[in-house]
Formats: sequence, C-alpha cells, structure tokens
Amino acid sequence: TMRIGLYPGTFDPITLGHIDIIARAAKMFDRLVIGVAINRDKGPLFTLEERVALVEQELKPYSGDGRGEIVVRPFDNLLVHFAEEVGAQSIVRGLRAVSDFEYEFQMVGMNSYLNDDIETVFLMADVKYQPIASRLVKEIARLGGDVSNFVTPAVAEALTARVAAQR
Ligand code: COD
Repeated sequence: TMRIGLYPGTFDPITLGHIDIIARAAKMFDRLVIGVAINRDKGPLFTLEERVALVEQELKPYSGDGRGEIVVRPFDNLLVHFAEEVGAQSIVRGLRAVSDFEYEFQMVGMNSYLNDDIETVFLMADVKYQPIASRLVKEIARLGGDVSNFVTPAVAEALTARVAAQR
C-alpha cells in the first residue's frame, strides 16, 4: 500500500522551519499531503488561497528529486476527517521547544478519540530553524525587522507588502 502522510498547519506564512520539516517528511512517505487549514480563529494575515499559493511556490524546488510526491491541499474540516479523505495513515507534526509539547499532546489525545488508527509522528527541524515561529515572524515584519533568516525571499516580500498595506 502507498504510504501517505499528512502535514497539517496554518502556514501563515510558511517559514524555513516548515520547509525543513516538509523535506524530512517527504523522505518518509510515498506521498506527503500538506494540509493548509482555514483556521479562522487564528485571524490569519494571509487568506487561505494566499497561504496555499505561498506553500506551492516554496515546494517547486522539491518536485522530482527522488523524494515522494508532495501535494498541497486546503482544508476546513476536522483534521482526522481530512486525513481519512486523503487516505493518510500518519499525521506529521513538527516539535520545537517543550512549550509545543502540551498543545501537541492534547491534539494527539483528542484526535485519537476521533480516529485511533491514524498515528501522529513528530519531527524536529535542523537546530538553526528550531526557534522560528510564524507568529514571531509576522510580529518582526510588522515592526520593520529583517525576516530573511526565517523565510524565503519570496515570502519576505509578500510579508513586507502585506504589513505595509495594513498600516
Ligand atoms: N521547527 C519545527 N516545527 C515547526 C516549526 C519549526 N521552526 N515551525 C512550525 N513547526 C511545526 C508546528 O509545530 C506544527 O506542527 C506545524 O509545523 C505547522 O505549524 P503551524 O503553526 O503552521 O500550524 P498550527 O499548529 O496552527 O496547526 C494547527 C492545525 C491546523 C493542525 C489545527 O488547528 C487543526 O487540526 N485544525 C483543524 C480542525 C481540527 O481538527 N481541530 C481539532 C484538533 S484536536
């Protein structure tokens, strides 16, 4: 059977930390589905369509280089239902600090009541990307700081344009 992994997130916007996790996960599955969540509650800076487009743009260098295939899909339903829809046996999450653990622990616990056949696997990014968080990247961009160590040039440009438009 085809091994399908689902890497879900808000990706508002995609960072070098996310890209590092994607590259690692892509080696583990025949197909990696990147699920971009609508996540209205988080009040995203970028629309769902914009976040999907930014992820797709970042993944161009990864197509056809011996890894499993990578596809990007938006979703607005329950994570476990979306995992069932795409046929994923595993959900991939990234772990940064101990502070991520509590939230991730709770998600795995609650998701397991909804579908206990889907395993969640945790990966860590390269140390240099470990502190990166979309929330802080947005704050730095809003306050005029340099985000080039945290996101690609294309994402940095989109961020700068968006925060300028909001002023
Ligand atoms: N290094 C390593 N991992 C990282 C880094 C980094 N620098 N930065 C981010 N990550 C990891 C995060 O820990 C996470 O695992 C993943 O990358 C995506 O991050 P985000 O911040 O874009 O995504 P989240 O955490 O906002 O995603 C939350 C979900 C969309 C998965 C969640 O809200 C959800 O499941 N929504 C659907 C509705 C649902 O089912 N809700 C019930 C859940 S119990």
